[in-house]
Amino acid sequence: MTVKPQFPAEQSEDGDFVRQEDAFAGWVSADGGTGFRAEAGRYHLYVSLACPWAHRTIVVRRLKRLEDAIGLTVVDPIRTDEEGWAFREGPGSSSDPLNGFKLLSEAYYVSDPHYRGRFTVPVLWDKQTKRIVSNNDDDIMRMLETEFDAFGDASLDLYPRQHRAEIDELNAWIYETLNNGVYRAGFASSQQVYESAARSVFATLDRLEARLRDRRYLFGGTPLETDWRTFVTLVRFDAVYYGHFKCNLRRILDYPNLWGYLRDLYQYDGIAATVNFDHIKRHYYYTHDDINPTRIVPIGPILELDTPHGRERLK
Ligand SMILES: N[C@@H](CCC(=O)N[C@@H](CS)C(=O)NCC(=O)O)C(=O)O
Repeated sequence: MTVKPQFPAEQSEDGDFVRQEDAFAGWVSADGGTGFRAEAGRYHLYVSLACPWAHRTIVVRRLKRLEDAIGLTVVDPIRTDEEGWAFREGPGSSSDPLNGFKLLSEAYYVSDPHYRGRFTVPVLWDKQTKRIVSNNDDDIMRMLETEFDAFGDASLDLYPRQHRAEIDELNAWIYETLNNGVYRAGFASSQQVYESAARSVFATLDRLEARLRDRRYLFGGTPLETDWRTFVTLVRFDAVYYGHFKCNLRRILDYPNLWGYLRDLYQYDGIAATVNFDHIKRHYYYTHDDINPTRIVPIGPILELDTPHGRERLK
């Protein structure tokens, strides 16, 4: 029997999900040398609250206090294969006040009439040149972390020089095996590819569980970029990846250190307000027809993310 994969153009011959490259790679810089100068009020983020990659940029915008400098519009959590993400009034989402776009694809076509990829969030939009600067979450995170200090909290350094090499190293394997690993498990169209991806997810969770035994965050006493990149996957794990993507050896709830760490990050400085389980669950369970054709959204799990985590004792 042949099964239709989620994204046919992004499947390898053996049934692995090979994610498309990001097409827009502009860079906003503090001095404007890249052609896009960092300014307050010039840039706008189009995001989904369901999407982990978009969530990373929302977290950095919040932590760096860039909410007044960079606007944000949230798409409807239901995405269709035909139209992609859409702007609609709804709980937690809205129409597009900036350009009046109905669909996110319009932002892509205005920027590049020949665009041929999927229309992904996050998108960093430049109001001045009226085009997409970047649709790469790693780059958008970094730009918000490092180039907008004149307009936000310059004292917060999420990518400190002394940790850069190790941050890059952790980011790479955490992305491969966990952040994207859950997608590779969920979108696999062969048993063998699924098993190998799902096992790598748990090998990484085990490794992080050990690392977080004596350390409050991945690099010590303060959360850095890597912690937030990891957080967006952990917070979705029990609600969607465990069931919908079949990553079900264990829940985050079953790992004492990871469960405390997840709650610690969730309770950090305005972060809880960036997490929307309604959008997360409706998006995943509605959107991937081949994985969940009934579109029934499960009632659980009960996740008590507000409970005391006891990790203050760690350095
Ligand atoms: N590599 C992208 C990944 C973004 C991405 O894949 N976003 C998903 C949502 S989680 C999306 O927008 N998918 C649209 C589609 O599949 O049509 C990034 O760096 O931001």
